[in-house]
Amino acid sequence: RFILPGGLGQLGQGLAKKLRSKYGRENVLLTDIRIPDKSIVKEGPYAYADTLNYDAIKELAVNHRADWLIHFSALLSAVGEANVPLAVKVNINGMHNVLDVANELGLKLFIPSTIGAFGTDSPRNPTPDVCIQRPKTIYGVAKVHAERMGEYYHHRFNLDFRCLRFPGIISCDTKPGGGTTDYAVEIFHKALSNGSFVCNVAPDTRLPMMQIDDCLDATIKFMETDVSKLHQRVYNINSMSFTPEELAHEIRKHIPNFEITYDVNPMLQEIANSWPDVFEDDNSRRDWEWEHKYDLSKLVEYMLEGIKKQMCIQKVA
Ligand code: VAH
Repeated sequence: RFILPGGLGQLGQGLAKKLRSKYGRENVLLTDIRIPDKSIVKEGPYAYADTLNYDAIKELAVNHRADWLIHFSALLSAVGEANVPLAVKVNINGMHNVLDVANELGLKLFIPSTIGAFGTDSPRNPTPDVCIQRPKTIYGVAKVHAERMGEYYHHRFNLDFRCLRFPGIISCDTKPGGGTTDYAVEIFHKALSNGSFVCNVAPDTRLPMMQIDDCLDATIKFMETDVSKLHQRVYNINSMSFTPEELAHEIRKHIPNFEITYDVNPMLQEIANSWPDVFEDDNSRRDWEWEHKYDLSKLVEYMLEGIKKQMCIQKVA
């Protein structure tokens, strides 16, 4: 039985769907602090839960008889830089609450980390699992803290803590929540709606990216992996890296007249310039047989087809 704090975000909704089809609708509880769409509530149980309230998380975990806590609550990179005090509360204090509830109740705990957990001092091409991590965003600093705290609780209290570092995640049916990689989702909507896109990062900005099903299927596979196979608790996973120019070139194979122009956002560019160019995930592929299915061309097909379907539904609705 699973509880997903911060589950209304880009990843939580998708993971809930997959977990519900595999483990049963009633065994997956989505929680967040926002009012969910009717469509969300139709799909399965939802409850209000603020990760800043330790007792509320603990009460929910007991009442739901949870086995797993999957902690998605976090302000992403760009949103966090615009509100550091709130990011410290949510991304650090909130994470501590979830970590302590999991430890006290003997639950398993998954916390996602990110390419944003690295900085300009880290090797950038490729970036391995273990190397210098001195990120320059509160989002990245909080994720490094979550990684180290989870590893410590595993070492000291034998907490079954697991963490995957995700690239920028690209999905057509859930919106990203204010990150540096969000351009790589918006570009598809704009390509289909008006044939052009103004990109807020520079044309040669290379970043690791991943299609959402690869991300979510990896998460479930990793959570189901027998602990004897895990030689570490924090792993990179990777599928592709691309620049806005390369993405635009691939989109033009489907929309020949698609035009991209640039209006670089200095804050986003500074964040993107500090992140890995290419992610190395050999340990995931060795220890728990991770493998991706989507490369850049399959990603573009998936996104254009998925958004076209949504546009048709909206027209009919
Ligand atoms: C962000 N999409 O841009 C998130 C993610 C890899 C980046 O963590 O902040």
